[in-house]
Amino acid sequence: MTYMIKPLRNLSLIMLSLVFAPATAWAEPVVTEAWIPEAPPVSTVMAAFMTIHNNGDEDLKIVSVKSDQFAEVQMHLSVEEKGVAKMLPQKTLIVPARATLQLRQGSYHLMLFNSVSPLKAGDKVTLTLDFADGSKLPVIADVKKAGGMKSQSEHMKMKMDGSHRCY
Ligand SMILES: [Cu+2]
Repeated sequence: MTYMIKPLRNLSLIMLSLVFAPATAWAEPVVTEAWIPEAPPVSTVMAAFMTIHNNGDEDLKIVSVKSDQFAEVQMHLSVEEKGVAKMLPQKTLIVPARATLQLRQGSYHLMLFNSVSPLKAGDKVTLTLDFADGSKLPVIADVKKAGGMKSQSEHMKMKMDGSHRCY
């Protein structure tokens, strides 16, 4: 009989540890695929994209983003109004509970102004997300060649020709 009891006891221990595992309460967001398209050295503005996963039961509100590498970071939403592309500055970005916010071309994204030093593919930049509850999440973004990304060059052109105000 001892042979039977032992595995059972082990099983209940395993179940107990699952119930109390801190993973169930841990709600820190997880950021993946953070990257910055490489831009011509003359450009004063770059974009940053990432995917933010909220595994918690409450919406997360990003109130600002900062980086030592840039003079300023803004949160933007790209929209099209009557066939005209615009970027609207956002005061906050919401990552809904149990959901994902994708910062990408043509949608929400980060706009990086006036790099303190030139960046090229292979460089890494720390972007710190500030949340409404006061917590901060540093994110490492890889600078990569934007190769083949048509919308990226359009994004830059939009900024460069000055025909659309961005902020
Ligand atoms: Cu923008």
